Amino acid sequence: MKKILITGALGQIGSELTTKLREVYGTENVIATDIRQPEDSKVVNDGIFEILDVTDAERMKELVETYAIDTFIHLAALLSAVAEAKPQLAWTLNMGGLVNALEVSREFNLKFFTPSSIGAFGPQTPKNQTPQVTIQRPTTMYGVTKVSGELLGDYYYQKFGVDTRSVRFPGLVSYETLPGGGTTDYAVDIYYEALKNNAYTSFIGEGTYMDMMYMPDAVELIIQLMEAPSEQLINRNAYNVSAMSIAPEDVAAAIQKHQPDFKLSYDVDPVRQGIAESWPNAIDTSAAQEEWGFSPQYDLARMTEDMLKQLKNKGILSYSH
Ligand code: AKB
Repeated sequence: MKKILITGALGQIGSELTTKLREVYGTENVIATDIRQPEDSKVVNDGIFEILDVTDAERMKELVETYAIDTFIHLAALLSAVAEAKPQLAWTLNMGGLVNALEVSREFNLKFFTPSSIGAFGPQTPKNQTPQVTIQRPTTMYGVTKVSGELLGDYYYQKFGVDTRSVRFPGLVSYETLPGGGTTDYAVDIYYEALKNNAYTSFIGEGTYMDMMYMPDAVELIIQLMEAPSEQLINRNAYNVSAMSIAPEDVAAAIQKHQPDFKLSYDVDPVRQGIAESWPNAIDTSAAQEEWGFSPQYDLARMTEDMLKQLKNKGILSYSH
């Protein structure tokens, strides 16, 4: 990776990945793009930033040529709950953007990364130790776009020789930028509310297990996967990755180690609960471990300690104990 273009750079993953890539590969070698340009953003102000609507193939190509890009990291997409509310838009944006990104990668021979998700699985998928290769019949538009994206990754690799790489991300927990409309977002919200109110009302029900990961592990693994020798990678569609399988009460118990009076209650959102129940409880990550050394560093206890510390540093605090 020498000259990297990122789409969706202002999103939950993009904002932290951009900072890390600038540190590792040099500020002048990372071109951050997004559809909007807020004035008060580090991503916009601390390096190269360009406006890009990923459905605009011409503009995408122009940026790739102008900056002599060799690596394309395509993050711009709608998350599961928003996609379920706007399925037609989700198809247009998630698939239109992806096809444009793959086409420009084919034309300019770019190394390519885009995330898939645990949302690429469905109710017929085995729930526990979900295998790398298994039934994928998602019942959400988000999942439909993710499975289609995985198939396109395989296709562009086999047919055109594009060096496609991907992972099935679980819910990502981070303190820098909020996620925008996912099913796993409760696992971020709960930390903000713990600090503000010492209480949280979860829209996901008790006993609902989903895979999760702390953002530093997610950013690290993208770099690790992109730097892995091409010949080691068998699963070009997407690798299962996860750091923990947790339900809301597990996060609450981890927070109670720091705030013993923290209270968790439930007001379940049927749409997001339905999506969560269609996803696995815990996926098997052995292919990622074996093929490119995936090894997350944060479990629930370590993530909780760091989240509370980092949010306090950001000034998210009114609850005192
Ligand atoms: C979502 O909940 O939509 C995402 C995901 C698991 O892909 N966080």
